[in-house]
Amino acid sequence: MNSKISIIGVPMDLGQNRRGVDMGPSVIRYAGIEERLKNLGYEVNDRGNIDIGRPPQLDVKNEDNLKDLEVVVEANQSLEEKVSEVIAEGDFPLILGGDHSIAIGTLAGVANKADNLGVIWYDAHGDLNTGETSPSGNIHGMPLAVSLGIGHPLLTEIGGYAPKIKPENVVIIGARSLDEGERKLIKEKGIKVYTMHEIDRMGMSKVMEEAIEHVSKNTDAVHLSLDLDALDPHDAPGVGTPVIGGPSYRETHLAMEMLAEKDIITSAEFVEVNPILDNKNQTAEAAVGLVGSLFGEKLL
Ligand code: 4U7
Ligand code: MN
Ligand code: MN
Ligand code: MN
Repeated sequence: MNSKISIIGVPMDLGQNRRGVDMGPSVIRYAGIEERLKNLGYEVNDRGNIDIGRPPQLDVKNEDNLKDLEVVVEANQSLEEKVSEVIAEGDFPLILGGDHSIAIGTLAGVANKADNLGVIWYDAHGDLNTGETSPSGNIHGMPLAVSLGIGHPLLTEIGGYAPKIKPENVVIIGARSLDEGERKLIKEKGIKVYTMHEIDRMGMSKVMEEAIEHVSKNTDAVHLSLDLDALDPHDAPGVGTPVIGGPSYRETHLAMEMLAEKDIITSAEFVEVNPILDNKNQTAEAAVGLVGSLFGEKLL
């Protein structure tokens, strides 16, 4: 693992309707992320937050069924630049959300520097909608599609190139809420998905073995995009779109430990923590615990 980590906060809440997720970076910092990483021997550089503009009226859908498109585009452009800068300086980019629409900018920055980027999308959702298929118009339900080059050109062309990733280098883990258009896209593109059914059947350990094999086969870098709503709401209540029946904190912890063991992750983001909906910062603390195991923390 890279010994230098740069933290970038992205206080974005315009990719969805529930206010509060913009405080995600603050509460994850408050839960002690920097100290946790320093205690593991890393050099940590917290680069502060990306500036997010505010539209005069929130949640306004354009004619393409995309809410607050311009501001989401602008913020992701700034994020792309910041992530590229961090990578150019040789640091590991660790991005704190904010809602999941920020994965568009993260992946634009990360994929720029890799020939073939692998992606682990740990989420209750597929985030494979477009304006045409989205039931909500919320851009946080679209970043994986956008990164595959599918969606509005203002989004897919962030960073000046598209697509960022290839479908065969992606694996989705923890899915249990997929819309019709997302299911269709998964089949069409042959995207590897471990739904809750496979996790129940095979166990997290086997799922991770296979997933790691899949994303590292033909890639030279691997990004982890972890949406806290992947976890069961019992363990991560502070999220805007909870779905019952997810992997526990322990199972997710194991997933992070297995990633650390194989040492394949070269960038990561932890998104969707909403302190307004949380129970005494439990979800931010879970995020920090998971970051710890991703970066090699051991019990003994
Ligand atoms: B998240 C949803 F319809 N699919 O598109 C949508 F169920 O980043 C939810 O994973 C998207 O939290 C959730 O609005 C996006 C809905
Ligand atoms: Mn989700
Ligand atoms: Mn998501
Ligand atoms: Mn969510």
